[in-house]
Amino acid sequence: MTQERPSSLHTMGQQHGRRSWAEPWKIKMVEPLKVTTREQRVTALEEAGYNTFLLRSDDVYIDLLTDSGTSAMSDRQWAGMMLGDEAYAGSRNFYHLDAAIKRFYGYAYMVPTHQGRGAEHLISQTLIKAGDHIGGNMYFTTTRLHQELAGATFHDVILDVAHDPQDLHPFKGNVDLAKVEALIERYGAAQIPYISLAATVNMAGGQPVSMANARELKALLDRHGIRLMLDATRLVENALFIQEREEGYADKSIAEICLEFCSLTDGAWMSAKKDNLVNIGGWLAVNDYSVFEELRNLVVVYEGLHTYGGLAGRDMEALAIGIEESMQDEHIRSRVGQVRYLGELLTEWDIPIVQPIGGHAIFLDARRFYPQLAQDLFPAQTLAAELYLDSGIRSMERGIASAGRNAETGDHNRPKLELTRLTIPRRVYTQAHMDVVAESVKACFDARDAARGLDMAYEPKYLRFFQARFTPR
Ligand code: P71
Repeated sequence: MTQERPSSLHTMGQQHGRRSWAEPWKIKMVEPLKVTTREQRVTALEEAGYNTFLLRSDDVYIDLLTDSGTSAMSDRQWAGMMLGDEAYAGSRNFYHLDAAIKRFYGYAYMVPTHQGRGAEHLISQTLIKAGDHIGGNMYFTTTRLHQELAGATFHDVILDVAHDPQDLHPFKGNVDLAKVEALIERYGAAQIPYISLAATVNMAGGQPVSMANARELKALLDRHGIRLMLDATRLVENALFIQEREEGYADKSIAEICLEFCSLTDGAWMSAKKDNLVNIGGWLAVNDYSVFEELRNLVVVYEGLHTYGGLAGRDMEALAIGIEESMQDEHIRSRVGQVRYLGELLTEWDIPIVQPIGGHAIFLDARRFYPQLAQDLFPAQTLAAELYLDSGIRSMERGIASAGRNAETGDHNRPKLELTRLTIPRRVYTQAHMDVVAESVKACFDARDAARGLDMAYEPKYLRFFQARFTPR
């Protein structure tokens, strides 16, 4: 794969050792943005119950709710859509996708799914039995819920520093091996079907896992016969951090690093809506044929036939092409470069954000933004509301509302991290948009003393943050 990265694949700035992260593409089609008045935004936010998930996107100016399914596809991907083979069974696009996953992620067997949580559902139902325990490097909302619905209890085994937004550890997503050992000691390997490893770690601020940590974790788990399962949703971004920060990887391509990382794991689930540059799609891949057989049995129950798994042929084609594009060094440098551009502006202006800057988003530290607000007044949700009111920018709460309630006690889970996420879609917004965002965050920061917080007025049973409604104090 080394032949895929002659220096011409670096951005012009990087060839000369300059700071530019300029995009390796130009714009061929545009979508107009709508600008609203403050009055319109006040009405829209009230109608949405102060929850940015409930806003209509027509009322949003710059949409940083998520990087999930919001990326721009390339001309090659759109051309691929026209090559969709919409056969019920054995679509040629399935075989293209299967080959792309084998080539770039290295797993032996895969099933497509409609998106990441479809894959999480299948793997959880297949490997977990009631009473089991799962360790993971910080929870993710849908991942943990599927593990719990299958009967497991989730345990956070990430390094303690991951919960500190100011700690500068270069691999804050790493697993604390002592926590895994303690888990095995306490419950026994037979009750731990796998360890759930996300690279990068979304809820920690897009923080990476080092290759060395994955390798040591794998060796530890092998000694106990426990599987290591990867959440590969943002693995390509993780690979850039390894290339930049970990000794021995500076001259390896992103594709080589991803393949090596996956080789340390027994399988992976994927929300292809992130790294893989498609608007919908996911997949689940494993090396063990007997696990695959069970997955293939289940996929036809919940997703669709094992050669389409809830996707149209054209979606699988765009995904196969997207996988290849996502692995190109120049793509991922510019993608993460844009996130850093925004983060560096905010850092210069002394605005509290999670450091180091992660791969897919800037996370505003709502605790330090609003020290006057108790966590039960939803500081991160409050900040998301203020940002929208200021400029029509949509962000996402990643704090106490997202963390839900403790299944046993019924009390709020109170995460240490109370964050508002500015998530950057891939290949969508420009550097000028990032300037608008930074200026709006600064305006909210300057007005921080006036914030009073929110009360939750309606709370759904599952994944409450999606549909909860709030009222201002
Ligand atoms: C994100 C999302 C989408 C999302 C999901 C739940 C609440 C709010 C937003 C989805 C992920 C993810 C990781 C690491 C699995 C999924 C589920 N992230 N793992 O960050 O980040 O994938 O959405 O395709 O079902 O906005 P799915």
